[in-house]
Amino acid sequence: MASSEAEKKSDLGVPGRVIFLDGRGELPMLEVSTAWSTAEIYLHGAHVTHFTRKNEPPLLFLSQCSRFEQGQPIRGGIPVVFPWFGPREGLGQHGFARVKTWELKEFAPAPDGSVSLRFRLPDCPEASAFGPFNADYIVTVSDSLKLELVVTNKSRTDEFVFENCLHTYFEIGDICTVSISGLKGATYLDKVANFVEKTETNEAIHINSEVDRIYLNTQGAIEISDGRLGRKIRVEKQSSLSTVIWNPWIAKAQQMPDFGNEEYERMVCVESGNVGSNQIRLPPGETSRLTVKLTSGPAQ
Ligand code: TA6
Repeated sequence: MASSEAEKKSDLGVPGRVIFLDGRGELPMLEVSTAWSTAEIYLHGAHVTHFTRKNEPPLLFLSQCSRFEQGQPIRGGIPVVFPWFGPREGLGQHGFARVKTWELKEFAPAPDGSVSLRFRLPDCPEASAFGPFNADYIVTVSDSLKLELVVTNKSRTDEFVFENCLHTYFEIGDICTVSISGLKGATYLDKVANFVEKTETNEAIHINSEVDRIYLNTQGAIEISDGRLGRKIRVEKQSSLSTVIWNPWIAKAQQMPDFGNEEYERMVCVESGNVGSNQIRLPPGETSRLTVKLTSGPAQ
């Protein structure tokens, strides 16, 4: 396994460290260590597959059956969904960003002990169907995990219309002991009921069947309370109007070749982005900055 290493000591004398490795499927991967946490990020999709705080179970779920192959998305972690969400005729699901090899532009172990890495989506034939744009993804590893998808419209004349979503898979102890709060009163499209529009009436959402919902016009923080692991996860976001909640449950899990039959019990997706009627219409020369911060700690 090839590896090289970059390290910088923080003011606290604690090293923030980045190691370059061949990951699974021999795909290039970065292993990041800080005083508080470790993370793994593949250049394939700029995909964060692991983030673990010291003395806590992993924050992100990663399927045992995931593919690690060129052209195939990784199942779990944080797929970067861009420039469209869901299916698009003749073009496949959830955009091309998650299956491209992103360029690592810079990484910086900061004096406070955190480590930031900036990736750029390379030019590719699929992107030429859109006007000129840049897409950067900045991952900051510290006590928390911060993610920023920064898209700039390089056109002088035309809007850039796109969807984005950080399709985050969280590791949970048991789906039956999990509740998700922060969405009461929001309108959602219920994908398992043919996209019927509904209103969330529950203070906390409990999942006991397939759930696939696009909540619109939601800007507040979401909390995932996990009774089995005794953990609370908080998802804070900026420049994101949509929240997607997904658990495939039993039948759908069995249909997915890259997902274990029982793995639906240990994951839930709480996704932050701008999709459907919340899609972004970016004026010429402007930049959009989708930002998500994930924190976790013991449930009180
Ligand atoms: O975000 C939820 C969703 O759009 C579901 O409909 C679902 O099937 C899924 O994402 C996973 O999509 P994928 O293309 O990764 O299999």
